[in-house]
Amino acid sequence: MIGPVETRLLETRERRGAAFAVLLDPDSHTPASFLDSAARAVEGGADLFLVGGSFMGTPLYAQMVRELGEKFPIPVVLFPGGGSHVVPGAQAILFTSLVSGRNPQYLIEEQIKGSVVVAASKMEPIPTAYILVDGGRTTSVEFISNTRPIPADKPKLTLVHALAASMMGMRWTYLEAGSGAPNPVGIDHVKAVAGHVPTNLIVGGGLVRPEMARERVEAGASMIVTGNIWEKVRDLALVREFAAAVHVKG
Ligand code: 1GP
Repeated sequence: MIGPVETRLLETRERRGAAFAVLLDPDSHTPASFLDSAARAVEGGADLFLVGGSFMGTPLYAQMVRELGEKFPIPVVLFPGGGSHVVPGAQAILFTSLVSGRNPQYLIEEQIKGSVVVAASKMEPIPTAYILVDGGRTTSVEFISNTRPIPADKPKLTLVHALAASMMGMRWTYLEAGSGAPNPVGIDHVKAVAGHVPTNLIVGGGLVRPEMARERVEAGASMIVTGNIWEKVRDLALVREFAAAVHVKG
């Protein structure tokens, strides 16, 4: 069932062309810098927060998620690296399965662990096929999940993975090059999925210039995710440029 956060994202896509997500990794921040980055994202025009990371070492993680929801007017959506990262306090969760991999732990096992908390906390699950595409170097996701990415020159493989996931009921597909990837997911992969699969498309990983985001929206992305860059660049003007690039309808 489509819940209020997903409905809002779909409305944003209709109205603005695509949604602009800022990914915050609590493990890369102090609580103060976390809120500071979040405030800049909201002021710059982000439509939602994603919160997550490969590791979650900070004991303040759950508190940081809760504060984000209390202090800012845009949705907080968990983007967990595993079942133990699912904590109450967010409105929704990208309930992902790493369908490009063949590791049952990340296809279904972590999901079983996380599902209990999602249900108990009445969080909205957004069913998402997570597809890792080679971004030019070994990423944390690849290493930790012990899976291989789809080769960058094989967009048809991305297409068939997204197609199967869509037939299994996953309404969203996340094409991921990995955080800080030297090469973002290619336009050919985005077009291959957007043209042939009835799915809402998220693209992230290594998008460090606004035009990279714009090209992927024009190729069919419904949501753009940027994360790493905001840990290095604390520049409101650049957030605004990204938001303008993603919001192709203005
Ligand atoms: C990572 O796709 C996200 O899961 C965002 O990637 O940190 O490179 O922006 P970046």
